[in-house]
Amino acid sequence: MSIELRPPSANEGIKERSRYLRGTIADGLTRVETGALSDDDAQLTKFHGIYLQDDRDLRAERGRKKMEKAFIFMARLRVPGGVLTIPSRQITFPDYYIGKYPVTVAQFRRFVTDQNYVTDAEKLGKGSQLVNRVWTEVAGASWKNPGFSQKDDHPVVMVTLADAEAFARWAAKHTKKEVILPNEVESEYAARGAEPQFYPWGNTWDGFKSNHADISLKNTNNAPQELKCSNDNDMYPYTAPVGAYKNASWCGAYDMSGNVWQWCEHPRNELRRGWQHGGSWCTPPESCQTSSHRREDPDTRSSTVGFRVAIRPGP
Ligand SMILES: [Ca+2]
Repeated sequence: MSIELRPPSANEGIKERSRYLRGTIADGLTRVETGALSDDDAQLTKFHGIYLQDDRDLRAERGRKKMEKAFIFMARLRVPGGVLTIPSRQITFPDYYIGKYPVTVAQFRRFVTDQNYVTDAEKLGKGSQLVNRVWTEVAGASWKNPGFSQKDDHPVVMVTLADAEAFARWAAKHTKKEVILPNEVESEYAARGAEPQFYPWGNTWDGFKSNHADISLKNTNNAPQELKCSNDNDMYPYTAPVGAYKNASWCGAYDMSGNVWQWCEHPRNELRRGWQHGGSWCTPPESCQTSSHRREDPDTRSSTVGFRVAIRPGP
């Protein structure tokens, strides 16, 4: 029997020359005018779970000015497969990737602009906001107008499950990866790993590691009457920038507890129910646990609900 030896691929050469995947990435990052990397370094970043892409929001303007493209990075995290034990059953699954952060306002805007996408809240002309301590359907509410100010690095909110799925399909097309919403098991596993851990950082509650219902929300005089706010004060009554809290889970995912409830993949057999994970700026600590899920109408448009994406490697 003869064995055919094939020459190594171009990527193998890049890896071999890269000094353990360092390449010249550090030097490339100092090019502040564009943030671009050499082709070899851009390839190396993929082994680190990062993608380089030019900023579509700036592309046209920089093109007119004959400037180089401005590059940005999109991060993802590898979650090693394993076994999740939840009461009464064990679930085994292979490696997958999950977004380091919930999808931000800036990322969602890029999708909306590229696709001329109109969200469900915009089509209906209303969404759910807190008004005088009561959840109210407000005319004109949308991801652009959630009822409080948001910066580009805040998690997008007021999106339905279908809006989140549309974003994932768009990201899949652009990355040629199977971008999806994580299901409720993948969300919980990324938050706590195989151990039955209450919070992404451990078993002891820490009010400064999760953007939950705290005194900053209470001080707005707009917290729901029945909500018991904690005495922590993080100065963010509503959403906070993603990654603002030192709350990385075992696999490096941030905001798996608090900030915004996150849509999970739509269960195939339940058309009128969707899962959300993790708690939000308007939930008490006990609802910001790694096992916190709630079932909601997929058409819900709320200023407490956003999403993150995941990638399942192909067969
Ligand atoms: Ca807060």
